[in-house]
Order: sequence, then C-alpha cells, then structure tokens
Amino acid sequence: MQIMRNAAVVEMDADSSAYRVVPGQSIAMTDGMIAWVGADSDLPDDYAGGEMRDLGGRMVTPGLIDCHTHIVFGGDRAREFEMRLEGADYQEIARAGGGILSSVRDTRAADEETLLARALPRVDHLLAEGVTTLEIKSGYGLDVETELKMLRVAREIGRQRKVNVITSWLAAHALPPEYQDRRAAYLSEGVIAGMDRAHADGLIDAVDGFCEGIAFSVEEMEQVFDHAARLGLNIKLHAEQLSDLGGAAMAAERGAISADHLEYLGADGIKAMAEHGTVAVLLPGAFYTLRETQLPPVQALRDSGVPIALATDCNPGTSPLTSLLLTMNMGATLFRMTPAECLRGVTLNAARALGLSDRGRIAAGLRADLAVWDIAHPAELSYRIGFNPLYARILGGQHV
Ligand code: DI6
Ligand code: FE
Repeated sequence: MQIMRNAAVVEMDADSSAYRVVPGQSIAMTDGMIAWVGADSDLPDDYAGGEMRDLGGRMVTPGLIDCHTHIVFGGDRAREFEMRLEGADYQEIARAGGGILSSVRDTRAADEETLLARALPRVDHLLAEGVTTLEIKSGYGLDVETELKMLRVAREIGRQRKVNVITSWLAAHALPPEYQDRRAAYLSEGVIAGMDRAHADGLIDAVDGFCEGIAFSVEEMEQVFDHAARLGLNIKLHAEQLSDLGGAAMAAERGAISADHLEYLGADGIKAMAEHGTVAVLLPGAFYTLRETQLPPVQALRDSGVPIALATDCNPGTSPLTSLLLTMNMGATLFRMTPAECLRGVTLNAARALGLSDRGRIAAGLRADLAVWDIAHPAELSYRIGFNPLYARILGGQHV
C-alpha cells in the first residue's frame, strides 16, 4: 500500500466539462489501483501502516493519455516540410509519391531495432510530461510484414518503458504503390488478411483507417470494419480531415469508439457521433502544421454532448509533435477549448477514445496512473507554452 498525502486533487465531474481542485487529499494505492481517495484526516486506520509520501500540496491529475499517435516510423520528413514552405501542398506531395509513401519506404527499409531506437526518444518526451497511456498505430508499412513489424515495435516500447501501450491496425492508411489500380486486392490481401495475423499474434487493440480522397472511401472502410466486427475488435477512423466524405457518421453508426481529426465534420456526422457515444479526437498539431484554416466544429460538438479528446497525432508528415502539454495549449488557443476541456481531453475522454473505462479519473477502483504537478492552478497545463511542470509520474501505483 502506497499513500500520497497532502495532495490537491483535480476532480472532473462525470457529466459536465468543469473541474475543481480539492486540497488536503490522500490517495491510497494498492496492486496498481486506487484503493481510496479522501481528506487526509479521514484516511482509514488500516491504511496508516502504508508507505507515506507527502506531496506538499502539489496538484495531482490523472496520468495523461495520448490516444492517437503514429510514433513508430522510419526516416523523417524534414525535406517535405521544407517543400511545403517553398509552396507545394500536402495533397500534391502525396499524389507525387511523397508524403505518407516516403515514410513507407523508410519504414520498410528499417529493422526493428532501428525503428525502436528512433521511436524511444519521442516516447520519452511524452512520458516526461506525464503520459501514462500511449496509443500507437501501424500504417507506414502497407504490407503485412512491415505492419506487423511496426506493431511489434509498439509492444516492445510498452516493455522497455513504463507506459501502457495500446495499438491500432492502420493498414488502411494509404494505397501502397505495388497495388496501384488494384485497390480491392490490397484491401483483402493487405488490410484484412494482415488484420487476421496481427490479431492472432495479439498485436492489435483496435482497427483504424484513413477515410479521405487520397486514401480510402467510406465503402472501402465499411469492408474493413465488417472484418473488424467479425474479430470483435473496436473500430475508429481518421475522418473529415481534408474533406467531408461522411466517414465519421458511418463509423459512429457501427459503434466506433472515436472519429479523429474532424475539421470538415458536418451536422450529420455530429448527430451520429452524439447518438452512438463516439468520441471526437481533435488533433491540433496536424491543424497547425498544415496551416489548416477550417476549424473543427467544437461548439456544435459541445452542444450535442459529443465527448472531445485531444492527442498529438505524432507523425512525420503532418504533426511532428511529441508534447501533449503543447497539444493542450493548441486545443485552447487554436480551437478555443477551455483548459478544463483540454485536461479532460487528455485524460477521461482520451481513455474513452481508446475504449478504456479503468482510467482517466482519480477515483477508487481505477488504475493508479497519476501525474503530480508543480502548478498553482490546473489551467497552467494549457496556458504555458514550452514549459514542463511535471513533478512525478505514477504508473500502476509506482513512482516511475
Ligand atoms: N492523417 C494524418 O494527418 C496523418 N495520417 C493521417 O491519416 C499523416 C500521415 C503522413 O503524412 O505521414
Ligand atoms: Fe493520425
């Protein structure tokens, strides 16, 4: 039994987007879980023999959750960044074989050790800011062997670092060049056959896709999701990032746990997401990097009661971002989300976006994944830019 005393606990209500700071709290943790939370003076006697730690009034939030990353990839895209600044646009570069496909070449060429060695510094940057759960997608292999290789690296990250890794099968990220004009064949031989293997190897927790003019259509994604349903896997979708194809509504109607990006999301998509409890994962790093001007419909999502999460989308093309704190700042500054919404977006709602109900809040019975901060007000987490006030990271009750 470990007990943290004298903590200022940031509480989030279940049914509103407000938060509140409750000082003078103790958090008792055992077997990786939170056993009890309450006033220091009410700590049950049977816990008195536990290992005590005085937090000196510091603020405690749930451990942060980055619920959408492509953090495993080969090479980098600094040259593409330069080309965009010289006038080329993202979709043009993608059609000319650059963009995602250049990362695919580099990811295929890299061995597992290299992919791991390149990903770990990015992961460490996230962890240094209090991340305790991290989602990692495949999607830069686009052939079964390389997709599986990426996911083995993702699982290895979870073994080599103190973080929970959740994986998504994103073979439907782009059409690989060797399947040009053979889209149906890629879907069956690559996306669907690969899903079976990855699932059999225990490498996937959910199935994702990129539903966009430069990637896959709504009808194609339906086939992928039909197969995910046969395997009993959760689904999620990159939807409405560059145009409104109706992907979010289709995914929501099939019970998707999240729809992500959503700058071009329309009223039908919002309605379907609200009806099915699909989380809207907003990715301000990609919005910022692409200098997108179409804002996601934050107010309409709020009005409809769609839970909103925030994530880095860490990827070499559109979001070379490894800071969830900066992501919160962008959520506030670019998307006008409140600091309370930003915090909920990287904790409770990020957990929901991963289909996890055992974390994301500080309450008895949930995982003891926590972040302790040297701040006076929780809004500081969204307000300050390029500043990291993390004091301690607790994973499964252990100080890591
Ligand atoms: N949307 C994105 O922003 C990333 N993937 C996706 O589906 C970008 C992928 C890349 O450009 O490498
Ligand atoms: Fe993404």
